Amino acid sequence: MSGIHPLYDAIVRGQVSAAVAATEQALLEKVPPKDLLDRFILAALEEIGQKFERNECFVPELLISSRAAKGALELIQPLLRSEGVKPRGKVVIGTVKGDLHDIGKNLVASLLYGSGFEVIDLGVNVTPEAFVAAVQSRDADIVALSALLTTTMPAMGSTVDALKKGQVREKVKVIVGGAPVTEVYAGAIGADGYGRDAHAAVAVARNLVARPDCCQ
Ligand code: B1M
Repeated sequence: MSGIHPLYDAIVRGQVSAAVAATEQALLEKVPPKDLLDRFILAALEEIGQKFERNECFVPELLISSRAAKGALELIQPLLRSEGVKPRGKVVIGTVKGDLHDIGKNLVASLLYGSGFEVIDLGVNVTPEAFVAAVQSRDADIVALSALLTTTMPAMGSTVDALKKGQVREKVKVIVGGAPVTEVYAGAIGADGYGRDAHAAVAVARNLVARPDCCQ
């Protein structure tokens, strides 16, 4: 395929219906969903992020591009789950308090679901107390925290502290990720795992709850 892919172009331009149409067309042409994700959706968001950094576009453009990306993601998310996968464990996931970015978190949630986890998505701007309550009420195995802002990263540490205070830290594994988060930071706040991207997050989650009787 030569030139700019229509899906990539639609996301950069923030055109939801064009993004949906381009995704439908690509799926009809049997383009693998993972290619759509990595080569067009994530690449387009990266470009719009770089434009934002160079002051070539502003928050409204970010917003409409992210809506176009979501439209495409909604179509491919169900295709990322392979048939007949046995449940591996239960994950409570959310973007931490003060942070409204959810595209990366949704991606992690989709791939975890696709890999056989039951996923309870608490959304964005989730308080430490809401994470604790969900772990208690849903009997989760893993808490997955996403943060995209340097200013909201500390809320990850507060959430780990709240899990301790709520006496549920021992029963759950905590994994963290998001653009500004590093492995060193994950260690410093006492998380059990760090995922550089959504694929890595799934690998980490699988290792943390590895069951000899389950899955491949
Ligand atoms: Co905002 N934003 N934003 N934004 N935004 C960033 C993050 C920024 C880097 C842009 C920039 O300056 N270059 C910058 C942060 C700077 C910083 O803190 N260092 C920024 C800023 C400053 C802001 C505002 C403060 C802007 C303002 O209002 N002045 C504001 C904050 C609002 C808030 O949250 N309180 C804001 C708002 C927004 C929008 C609402 C307009 C929109 C979000 C819409 C939405 O999510 N529904 C938005 C967007 C779209 C972006 C960029 C362009 C794209 C983010 C994205 O979705 N990337 C972003 C610039 C960029 O990243 N290039 C930017 C694609 C996504 C797939 O990647 O989320 O990184 P990401 O997820 C990755 C990994 O990080 C990882 O896996 C994913 C890939 O596989 N990952 C995990 C994520 N979570 C994980 C969890 C894990 C493991 C891996 O384990 C649990």
